[in-house]
Amino acid sequence: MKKILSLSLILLFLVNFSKALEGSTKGFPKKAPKIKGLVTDEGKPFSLESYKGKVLIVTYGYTHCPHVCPTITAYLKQVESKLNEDGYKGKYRIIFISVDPKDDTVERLRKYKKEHGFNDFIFVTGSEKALKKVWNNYNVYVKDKGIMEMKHGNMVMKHRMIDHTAKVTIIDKNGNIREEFLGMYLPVDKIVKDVEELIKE
Ligand SMILES: [Cu+2]
Repeated sequence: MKKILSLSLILLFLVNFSKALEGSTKGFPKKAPKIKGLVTDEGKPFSLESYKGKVLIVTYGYTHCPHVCPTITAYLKQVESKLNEDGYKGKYRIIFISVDPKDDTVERLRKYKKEHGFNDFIFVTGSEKALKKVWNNYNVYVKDKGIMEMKHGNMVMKHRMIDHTAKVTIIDKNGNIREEFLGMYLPVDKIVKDVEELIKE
């Protein structure tokens, strides 16, 4: 009898655990480091505090990125559609922090956002100094490799290449980082599930 009881306790424990967040939670929850000196694509100062009460889906990239960032933002657009379908519009925000202080000016971000229909995303940029601090605080590796030539079939095209960490950081309504999704191929359904759970907390 005792054995059965302890076995069912273990099972209960496992079931509870499977309800946990789907991303990488190592080192979290952790207070999200302050973000200072950055501006939004509307040219307004950006602060995490102004989004208190909303769940934040944060990614890092640059608008000239040929492959990685377009993949990530395409997935995040799916996340956006599903969250909105489920009735959570306004309860979360998707934030794109630039890794390219050289080219990602406010004007460039605004144009990119409009051209690609990322209407509800918030693009954020700033000086190299201010951005570097954010990359460091959020463990985002950034290395500007300048212009590189890439073959596309018979054509050689020039791309501005910046190596950078591909990931999404999820911040809860109280400003704590809860988890991260690493890599560019994002699990849309898992992110949606977790964000909805965090909205309901
Ligand atoms: Cu990129």
